[in-house]
Amino acid sequence: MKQGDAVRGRLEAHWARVADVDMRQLFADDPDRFAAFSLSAVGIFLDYSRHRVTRETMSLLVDLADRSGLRQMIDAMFRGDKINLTENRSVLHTALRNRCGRDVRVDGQPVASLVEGVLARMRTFTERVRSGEWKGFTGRAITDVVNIGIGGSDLGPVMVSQALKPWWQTGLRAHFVSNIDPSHLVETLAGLDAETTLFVVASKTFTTAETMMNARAARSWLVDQSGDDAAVMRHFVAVSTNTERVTSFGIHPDNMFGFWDWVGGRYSVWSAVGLPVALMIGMDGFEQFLDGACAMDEHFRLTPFEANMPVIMAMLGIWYNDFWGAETHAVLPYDQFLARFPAYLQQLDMESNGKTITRDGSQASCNTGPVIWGEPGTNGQHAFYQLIHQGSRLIPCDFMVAARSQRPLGQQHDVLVANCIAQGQALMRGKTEHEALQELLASGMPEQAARQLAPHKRFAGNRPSSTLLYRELNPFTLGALIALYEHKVFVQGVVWNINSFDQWGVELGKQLATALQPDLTGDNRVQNHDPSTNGLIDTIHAMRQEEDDD
Ligand code: G6Q
Repeated sequence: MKQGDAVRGRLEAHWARVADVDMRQLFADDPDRFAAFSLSAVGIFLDYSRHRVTRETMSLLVDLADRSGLRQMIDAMFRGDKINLTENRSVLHTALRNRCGRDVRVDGQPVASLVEGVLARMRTFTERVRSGEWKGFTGRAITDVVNIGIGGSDLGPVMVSQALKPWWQTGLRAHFVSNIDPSHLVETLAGLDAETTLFVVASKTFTTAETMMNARAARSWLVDQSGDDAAVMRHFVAVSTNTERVTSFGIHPDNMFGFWDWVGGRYSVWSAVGLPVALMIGMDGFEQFLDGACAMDEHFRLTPFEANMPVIMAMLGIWYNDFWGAETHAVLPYDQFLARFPAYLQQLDMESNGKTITRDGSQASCNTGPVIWGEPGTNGQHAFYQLIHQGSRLIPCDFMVAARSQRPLGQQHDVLVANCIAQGQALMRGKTEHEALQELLASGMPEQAARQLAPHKRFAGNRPSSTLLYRELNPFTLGALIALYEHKVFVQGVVWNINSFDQWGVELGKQLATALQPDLTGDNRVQNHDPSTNGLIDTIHAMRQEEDDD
């Protein structure tokens, strides 16, 4: 029997006792509930009082974390042990933001000087670009930065750059091209001037098909516009672990910013993959971003589990996933600057924990990573919140909002905050049919009509949500917020005993696409695949033929 099994049994028994408890009752019974079920760390305030948990639930969940070996795994990760078993790699994104001098080693070698070396080069380079000292092929300063990368080499830089737009240098713009769909690159280049555009080709491996095709196309565009191959040197830099391939692409190693195999793609925004962010907000701002993450790392490492924000958020997720059968988790930032945060978290969480094989190679005994989804509020309220409030599924939600707006306008920010807080309130409180009926009668509706309508206006309530508050969305807070979710995902992976740091599940589709591509380029009828694949390819050929015949 595994160490956590006994406590899982206790949690199941506890679940049966509390499953019918109403949160309204929990608040009524415990005047200190808000204080007891909330905490602050690194400028982030978490209210988790609106959950279907009691003090006993939380203590059992913390016990489960404990018995899952979480303490040992935290120490192993921060120390640089090769906890990414299937790739035999250390997992050291925390070393990229180790601002307090912990001794971190890989294969006995300290990593701090490597990290500092790249940060120093990033500083020199970003200052040259931002000051206008770095010139394009006609001697003009850079005005537009285009990051070409995908997955972990895109989602982080996009999300963070957009979130920190108020810190962008005036006169400098950022663009991101990821999709192999040619529209992405073509549309982006259409608005740009080659003389003042800098391309950052970001790829850990420098072999990723999408990134390499887009980078080669961008390179041809630049050479066409400049009429000179030598222009590439002034307009292309690379972020990669693969010097050989960067060099053979035609980018000089002086214009390459390295990172290491112990940085996973989806954990890489803290490395040179954050170069577009550093270009836009400056290296001081980028270092504040690292500082925020480091402060959250220290909170995570050193705080007892019962007061540890990532652990609490993770174990609440375990509670709903493992014991309530929740399938999804909504992330709902009331912050337009965090518009891409849910998409970023989708990769972080679903690529990390969307697995069914455990670290010891056996089948996981329960569902693992939930489906993560969301959109910024208040937009989502006018779209999918209906299902969260009155649908048949239990969907735990994370709401988040800043106390202060970066772009104040009249009373609008207060309205935003009011909506954020009210949504959690509505989910928790609900509205009984009786309350709905009384409201309808009070509005003057005839009784029969009111009785017919009241069931539709009933909200079951008792639906769980967390609310995260921060003073303002600045580089430090954003760093802390991302690190908070990284550690939440890590804790859940430990409790499910899965390796959160590989991603074998993305391989098969890539392999098959490579095999299919020649069949799409030709126009022969295809017979070498399954009937559906053959049929789809033939239909594409037929559609192209129709166009040609028009
Ligand atoms: C992230 C994944 C994946 C990766 C991309 C891009 O953890 O590994 O999203 O980041 O496939 O890979 P390259 O950076 O090697 O181009």
